[in-house]
Amino acid sequence: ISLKANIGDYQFDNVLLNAAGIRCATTDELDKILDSQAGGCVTKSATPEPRKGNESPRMKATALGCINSMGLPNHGFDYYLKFAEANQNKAGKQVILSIAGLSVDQNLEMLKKIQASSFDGLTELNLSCPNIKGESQIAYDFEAVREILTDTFKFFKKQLGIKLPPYFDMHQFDRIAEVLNGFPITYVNAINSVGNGLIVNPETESAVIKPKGGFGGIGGQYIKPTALANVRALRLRLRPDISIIGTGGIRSGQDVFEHILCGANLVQIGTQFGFEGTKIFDRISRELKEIMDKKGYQSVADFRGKLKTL
Ligand code: RRO
Repeated sequence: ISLKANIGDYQFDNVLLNAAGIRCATTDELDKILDSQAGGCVTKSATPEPRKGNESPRMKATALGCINSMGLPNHGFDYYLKFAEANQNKAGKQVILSIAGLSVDQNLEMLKKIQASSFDGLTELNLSCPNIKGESQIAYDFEAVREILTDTFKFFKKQLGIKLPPYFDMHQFDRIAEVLNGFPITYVNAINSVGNGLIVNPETESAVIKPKGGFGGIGGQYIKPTALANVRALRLRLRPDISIIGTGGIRSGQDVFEHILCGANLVQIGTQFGFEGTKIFDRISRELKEIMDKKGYQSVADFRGKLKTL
């Protein structure tokens, strides 16, 4: 049984990756992911300059997942580009370079540096960070997405993926797909955390994280149905050559199986990778292979996108 997958010409030995943001901010953490069963690694979303991020406490685990308002703490774009250049071209393991500028100009500045660099892997443009004070999630503004991609593809000739926020209305799925189908993007990643949730501690009668009065991105079990809906809705609407990475609510082989049924080419694990570390990639690979074995599937392509409806 094979868990191999690909996005365009990029081969991955395993469908499982980390999700940007979790245990992937330092080269030490990234090396650990590359040394694991994972099919590659995604770097913490970078800004042009290093950032400390929001005030602590800024992440809190709950029984069903977590809430975060990290505020893009990262070592700066050059640090991650250097790592990506040094670790590309490992057979079957891809490095995905995630960027999240605080403005259109910051994103274009980083994309120009990637274009001029020796990095020839996948870049993931994060248009969905929910935690920057005073900023909105770009990908909820469909015309803003069109404008940034228009500017990008005037000079960007490498392979680009877009990290999307969750959408909740059928017209949102129609609109974002119509915009994305107009550009030579390689993949979309659905979904980022569900933005601006609020977790309350009834004992202390308090919010559980400090930034933004306690509002933050929700991950974990809370968000799996929303993630599956986004993967499925986008698969039904995007050009067939645009791949999909499914992210959200994965903590077992069954969860991965469901994402792939909905149309995911690869999947990423955030919250639960934070809880378990790199050994999660062994466990979930084993669980997924057991399910495939029982059902007689040899490869993920045997069931990808084949969700039945009633
Ligand atoms: O750093 C963060 O606060 C953060 C980012 Br950039 C993101 O894309 N998603 C998220 O949940 N947190």
